[in-house]
Amino acid sequence: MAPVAPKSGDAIFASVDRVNAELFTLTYGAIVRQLLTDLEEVEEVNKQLDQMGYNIGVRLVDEFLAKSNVSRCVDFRETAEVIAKVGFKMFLGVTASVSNWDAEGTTCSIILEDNPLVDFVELPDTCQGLYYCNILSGVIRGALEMVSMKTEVTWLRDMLRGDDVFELQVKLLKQVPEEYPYKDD
Ligand code: MYR
Repeated sequence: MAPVAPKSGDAIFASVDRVNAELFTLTYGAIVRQLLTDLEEVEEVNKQLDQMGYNIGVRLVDEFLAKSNVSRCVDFRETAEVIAKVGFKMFLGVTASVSNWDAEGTTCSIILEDNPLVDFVELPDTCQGLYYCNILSGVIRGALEMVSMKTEVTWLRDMLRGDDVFELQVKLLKQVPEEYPYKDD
């Protein structure tokens, strides 16, 4: 029998990371499958995933701000870059890019070429209206609401629907000025 070569520390962490990522992907798949069974209507599943994501986003933003050390962004353009480059990396292990800005700088697309949520996923014909990754749009909406930005987040392209990338359009609807809690005398 061939001897089993011991793994280096880095190799062990790499394989643990991969197992964790696979577990995460499969767990998310199981959640979506359960929602499809329970709610029956694909539209209802889309709503539920978005709501779950929103609830996660409102909590996750604190962890994001604490761990990332990013300071307050000067504008929405910077915020979008931070989400794509730092947020996606931190929580999904991949980076995204930002493009398709409108002239006002209030609407853009976050483009995701690699999305661990959809590894091993193929949608059956009965699920064609499903936005499988709708949890992500909810997360972004929830997180941004916690830093005073009301947004609308919409899927424009989806690899599970045959597109070449995932494209999330993020539209800033309203920026609520934050009230400084202390008065300057
Ligand atoms: C600011 O504009 O002042 C900084 C706010 C940054 C908010 C970042 C929210 C992180 C969202 C992470 C999304 C991860 C999706 C997987």
